[in-house]
Amino acid sequence: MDLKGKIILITGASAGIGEACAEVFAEEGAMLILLARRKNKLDELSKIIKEKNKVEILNIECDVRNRKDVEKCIKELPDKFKNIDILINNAGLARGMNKIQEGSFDDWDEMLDTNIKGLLNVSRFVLPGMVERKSGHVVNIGSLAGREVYPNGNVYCSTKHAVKALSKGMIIDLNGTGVKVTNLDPGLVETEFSEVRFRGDTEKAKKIYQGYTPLTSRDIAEVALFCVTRPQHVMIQDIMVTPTDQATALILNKK
Ligand code: NDP
Ligand code: 8X3
Repeated sequence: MDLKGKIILITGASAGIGEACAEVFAEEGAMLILLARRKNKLDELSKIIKEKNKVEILNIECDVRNRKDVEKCIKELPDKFKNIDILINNAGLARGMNKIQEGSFDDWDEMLDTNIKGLLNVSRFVLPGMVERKSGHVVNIGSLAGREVYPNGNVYCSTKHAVKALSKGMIIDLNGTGVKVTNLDPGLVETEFSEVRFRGDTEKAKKIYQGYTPLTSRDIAEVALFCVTRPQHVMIQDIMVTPTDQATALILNKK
């Protein structure tokens, strides 16, 4: 499928995997709707992309946890951005790494509300249009943490297991509508993810990616691009991508 002029909504586009998706899809000539809370980051990114690729970009400041705001953003899209062809449900985060008996309720709420309910909020307002047009593709960014549970990963891992279940639920419910769904599970990717998880403790965050070669955001964006450019009769339901040095969540070939 040619992405020239296709409308792509990317949530969590202000950093990491979402930002790389914006760059990679723009290189294919797509029109982008970039959504995140940090509008200044989206503005900086769009400026660079527009200069390079001459594509149209709409930046939306929105918190995916706020259902009313999500509804307003999607329902009030300007006409030329209304018919979303591809939705990349990428906005997500981890907070902390604690034993379940010591976990923070606030951290739990933030992960559950963003990774599960946020993804549902956006999907619920975008999917009806796709079904009506009998075409579209949703890519849900899950995680290796949606296939394995590691020590102190309890709630984050549970949110990504939920993403996997939601991807399958979407595939089942959308069968026959022409709308495709892909669950994309990355292993370790060097982004702002660990800085967010450890609340700005840069040293601790850096250590997560040291001693081996992690994935880059672009590695994942390129896989997303591959998934959404298959012919209409081909749907990649589920795909996992890890660094070559990563065998499981905990088995890492660290030097
Ligand atoms: P980053 O922290 O680099 O990027 C996360 C993005 O999500 C940011 O753009 C952030 O924007 C956005 N975001 C977070 N919360 C919200 C919210 N409430 N509303 C709107 N946007 C939000 O992390 P990654 O790029 O690594 O993470 C992207 C996805 O990939 C996540 O779902 C993550 O779970 C998943 N993942 C990451 C892996 C990794 O190793 N890095 C591995 C496997 C999966 P802003 O703060 O401006 O709102
Ligand atoms: C992010 C990767 O292993 O830190 O989903 O959970 S991991």
